[in-house]
Amino acid sequence: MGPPQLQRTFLGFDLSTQKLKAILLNSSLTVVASAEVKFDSDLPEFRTSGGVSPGPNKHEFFVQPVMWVKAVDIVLDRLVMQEADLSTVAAISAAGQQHGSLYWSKHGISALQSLDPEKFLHAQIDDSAFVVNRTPIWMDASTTKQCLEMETAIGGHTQMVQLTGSKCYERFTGPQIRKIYQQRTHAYEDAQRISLVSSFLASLFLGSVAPIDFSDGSGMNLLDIREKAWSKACLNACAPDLDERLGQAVSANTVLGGVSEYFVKRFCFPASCQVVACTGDNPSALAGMLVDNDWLSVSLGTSDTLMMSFEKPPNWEEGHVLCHPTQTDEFMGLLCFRNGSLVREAMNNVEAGGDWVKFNELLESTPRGNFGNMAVHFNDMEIIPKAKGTLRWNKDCLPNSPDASKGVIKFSSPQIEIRALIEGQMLHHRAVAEDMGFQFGTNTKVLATGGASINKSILQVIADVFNAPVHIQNESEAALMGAAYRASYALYRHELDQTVPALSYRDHVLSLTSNNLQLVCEPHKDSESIYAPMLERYKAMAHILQSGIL
Ligand code: XUL
Repeated sequence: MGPPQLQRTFLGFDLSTQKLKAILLNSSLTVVASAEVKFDSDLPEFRTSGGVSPGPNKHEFFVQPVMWVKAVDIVLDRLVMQEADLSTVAAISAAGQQHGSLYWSKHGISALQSLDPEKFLHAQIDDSAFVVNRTPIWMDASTTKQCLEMETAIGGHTQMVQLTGSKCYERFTGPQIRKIYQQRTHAYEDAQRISLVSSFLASLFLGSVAPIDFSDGSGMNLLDIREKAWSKACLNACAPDLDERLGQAVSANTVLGGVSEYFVKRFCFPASCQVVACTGDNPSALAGMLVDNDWLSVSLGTSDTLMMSFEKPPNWEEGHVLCHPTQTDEFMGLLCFRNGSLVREAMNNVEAGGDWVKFNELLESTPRGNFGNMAVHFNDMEIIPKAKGTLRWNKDCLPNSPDASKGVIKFSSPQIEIRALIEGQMLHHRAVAEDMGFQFGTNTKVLATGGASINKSILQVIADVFNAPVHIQNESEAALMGAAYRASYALYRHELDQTVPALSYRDHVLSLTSNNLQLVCEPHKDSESIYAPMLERYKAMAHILQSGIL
């Protein structure tokens, strides 16, 4: 027998680049305990920087998987030290950084199945559990050759987009697996199974290799996102006998089975505790936000990221379409932009001496539309559109005027520079989202997350440029919360009498807890009349920068 309904808890993990974090939620989905392990400082023996190590060759980045195993040992001990009662855990799930791949040895799989509760996990799932003990992670960009080979083999990049939701990207798992197959053929042949970071965590808890879920599987260039099955053409283009190494993919709502006896004996988990399929950190963040299809989530971080849901998969030439983590028939879009916070910080340093209060005062001292002054700052090569450079236009610059590609050298004041940057960034984000098929309308709402989402002056520009109210959420760990919420939802579905219609994921979670959304900024009435024409001017400016690099 498991714990009584009211005392049941749900355990979620997020294995991100820099740390492993765990959270325990009670039956009304509020936090009762949490713990974390930071890789650089808590596990210095692995000598990581920011949780990763550079590889021997250019653009290579890796992690020793044993570091993650050790982090699981420690994070559970830390939860217990906080007096978290793990005998109440009814279900577990996790989010993992996307794209990384782990290659299980025969020995590793049998170690997983016969864990001794007297010993640490890392003493049993050690280097010998993997045939490749340097897991390539999402920061690795060393597979340009393999990307080209895979796309060519299946008939070009449009075909790849249509099948898998993304063209081939260096960090995606398919090209990474192909590189291992080509450069370490014996290791590939010895690999019994291949896990993603998310399904690897599920495997530890399950005590056997866990299936990959459709959403995280969409970050591999191997899954047919419409059929929700591995694409034979992509598998063949990647490496031989790959389907048996990947196993069958499953929905992220799947209950995979009971927790391994190891955790029952060592940490007092109930034998009835269920392991739910784990997924990627971005899909899990979307699940954690508890918003519907009218919402656009804008994460303002090192890079700016947009996330949205779609009923039908759009065919994006750039960006990523993934199977939706909670609405099984739907899809999610993910757009990453390189020129985010770093560009804002550089501008702050130059124009406001690095003082954000001053930066905001200057931003607010200029009117919406900035007297017709606009700027596009792609300090680094932007991902969408592929363009680099800076272009400033004043009100007299027109797309066809002879000086359009030169623009003006500098604006007359710091406040104009600052507003031109922030408006330019948000016009860029809106233009790309619209081009990709996100329909801005009267119901559109924005959820701002990430570091710069505490900056109300920037959020007001987003509200005006997007002509939509902007909200924030008290909870900053959306991927982690998403993992625990999904554990609760999958168990609810699993236990439901099949004759009763199931609540949707969102309705289930919101029947227990709130999504803590807080309205922070509303668009001004004149926003659309100001920014609609500016959007067209922005497109012309971006086009000029784009043609400059062709
Ligand atoms: C998404 C991506 C990163 C990782 C890191 O495509 O590469 O966001 O998931 O967490």
